[in-house]
Amino acid sequence: LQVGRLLLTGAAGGLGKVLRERLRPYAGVLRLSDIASLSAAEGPHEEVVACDLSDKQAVDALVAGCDAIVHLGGVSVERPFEEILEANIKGVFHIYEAARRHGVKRVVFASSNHVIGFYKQDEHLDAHVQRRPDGYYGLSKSFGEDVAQFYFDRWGIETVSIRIGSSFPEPLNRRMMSTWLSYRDLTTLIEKSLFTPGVGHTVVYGVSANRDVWWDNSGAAVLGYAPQDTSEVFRDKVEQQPPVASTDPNAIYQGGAFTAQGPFGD
Ligand code: NAI
Ligand code: 15L
Repeated sequence: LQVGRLLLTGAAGGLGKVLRERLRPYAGVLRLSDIASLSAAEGPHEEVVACDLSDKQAVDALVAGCDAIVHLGGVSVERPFEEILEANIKGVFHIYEAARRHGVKRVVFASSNHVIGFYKQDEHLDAHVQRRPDGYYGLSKSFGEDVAQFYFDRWGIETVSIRIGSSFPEPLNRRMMSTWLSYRDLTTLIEKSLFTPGVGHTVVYGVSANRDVWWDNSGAAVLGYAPQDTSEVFRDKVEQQPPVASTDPNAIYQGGAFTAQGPFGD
């Protein structure tokens, strides 16, 4: 299975760099975009297009000619609202407007666990619970999920919104023992999200087969996603870190420290 021309936004970022390599087999042409420069020059079957997601016209030109979009671009941590507004809120709107105008029918949206970050770590959630965003960043991802739903209901553009847990080479702390998503499992989930027919707007959790997951991921199973990796293999290493105080947000909330950030000087 292959997409003719696949747009990857956020291509210079941590996950973008990984997916640039790993999504290669799934696209005739990979159009790579970011506001920042990419570390490697344009290769065969690649097109590099610099673009600021807050610029509507530039995003329109970016999306023209693409058959599907993996939307990773934007601010990926908690920041002042005005920064999140430009990159994430306007950005996701511009992506879907351009998808509508250019007839793109499938989007994979990098949502985040921070849309449900204010749930406690002893709560077990499915993908239909009320969202409880834990900051401006989580709010922007929550908005993105609503945009995805709207563009499906109104225009038939299908999306899988992946609420990514923590996707890094390995879990960096005790909280990430629950939220970790390996790069291999991330790639599989994106592949399933691109090619499974009839997804409408499906929300899934991006998490590996960790021992203590907080999320019922039956929606992802419907896509055929069966995670291969587990954070267990890193447990000894992570548990060498000092224990986290029971009053620390990292030990209380699913969103961890994001729940306690800001205000940003105003
Ligand atoms: P990252 O911060 O490394 O990459 C994001 C990229 O977006 C950067 O290269 C940045 O230059 C670009 N960007 C920022 N503002 C932009 C703008 N105005 N126009 C165009 N590009 C812009 O983040 P990472 O870790 O690679 O995450 C990728 C996506 O996945 C993000 O949307 C993030 O919110 C989401 N995500 C990642 C998680 C993780 O554990 N890595 C967890 C949950 C969600
Ligand atoms: C996210 O949404 C961030 O983009 C990432 O950098 C991590 O902080 C991750 O969530 C997490 O919750 O561990």
